[in-house]
Amino acid sequence: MRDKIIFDLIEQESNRQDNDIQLIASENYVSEQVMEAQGSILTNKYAEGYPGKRYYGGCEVIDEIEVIAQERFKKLFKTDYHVNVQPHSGSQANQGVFNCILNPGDKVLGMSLDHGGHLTHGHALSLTGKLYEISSYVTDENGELNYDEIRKIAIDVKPKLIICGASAFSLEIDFEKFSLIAKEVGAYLLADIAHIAGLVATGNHMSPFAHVDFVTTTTHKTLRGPRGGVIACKEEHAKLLDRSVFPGIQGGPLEHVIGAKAVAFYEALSDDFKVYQDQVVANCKAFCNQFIELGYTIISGRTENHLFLIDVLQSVGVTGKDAENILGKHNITVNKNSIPNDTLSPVISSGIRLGTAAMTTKGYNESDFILLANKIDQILKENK
Ligand code: DSN
Repeated sequence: MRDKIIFDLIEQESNRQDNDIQLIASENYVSEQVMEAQGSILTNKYAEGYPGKRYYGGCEVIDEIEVIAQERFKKLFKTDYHVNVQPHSGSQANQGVFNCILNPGDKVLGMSLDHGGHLTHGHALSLTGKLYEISSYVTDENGELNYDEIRKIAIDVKPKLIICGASAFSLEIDFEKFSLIAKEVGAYLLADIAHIAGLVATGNHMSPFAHVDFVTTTTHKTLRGPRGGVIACKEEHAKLLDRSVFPGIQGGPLEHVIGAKAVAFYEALSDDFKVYQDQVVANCKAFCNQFIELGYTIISGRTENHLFLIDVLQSVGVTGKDAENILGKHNITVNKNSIPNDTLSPVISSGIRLGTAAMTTKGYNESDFILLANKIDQILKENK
């Protein structure tokens, strides 16, 4: 018997995704073949363990798929790092790294959430914030990363782990500078490239590989794959890292998702993917510059990747929450976002975050984004 209730709701959501203008910087639209793999019979299989070392029989095909996913990831990022494709999400990828090298009470230095970092980089409400002694670095008065300041904090704190990478930061991150700081203070270095992974893969953003001990990513943002995570690490950490993910923090891997990750990496290795990422970045610049033309305050003043934040409170006198609601009523989906030194709570916030990955997949070019900026400006001003 078909579950009409859920399939009707999926149809509704499908219509929303088809008809709305989707600007959430962490979302994208996957291909039919990614969905086909994720919706496949691979979901039926238990495969605790790793290729060649499973705790269940019948894993021969699963092993091949998981190894292909690992190999394609290495090829995509031009790295010989060890790769674990089992993390169910970006948060679990980060947790896998923490569990590998940290003990409760160890010191971690990460980017503050309201300056663009992620909850798992040490926010008090995340398990990270509860288990470890967290210190944060912030962006400077221009919304930039001041590496001299970060170095001073690192020397002062002496963290065991430094995290670089962000969820809401529009400028390029210099992983080499972070690696010099980490070396100087004897810290491990983790680059969380969840947002920029697609750009890194195509050379549109500096790569962290060779500079850091660990790289974590999600596979569903600019990388345009299924919802999930991956960890890569220097070979010396491989054994402990694998043990940290399974049995440390996870049980059976989601092999249907791993199959879909492998398909997404295959797509990302194509020439078309480079064309796509170039367009994502070009679109983001055009979109951001149009808002600047219209007089809006952009956090960090510009974009060098696939996203940027607008201080809507200062620009048009509406909160992030209200801007999200107003635009939502006009079928434009965005998310409210805290901005550096926000005076409002995260559930209200003064900013919105805009990203171009999803609508670029839908075929938008620079002119479309310029028109869209004008439309958003008009909607916000008419409805505040
Ligand atoms: N929640 C994601 C985002 O929207 O950036 C990060 O995990």
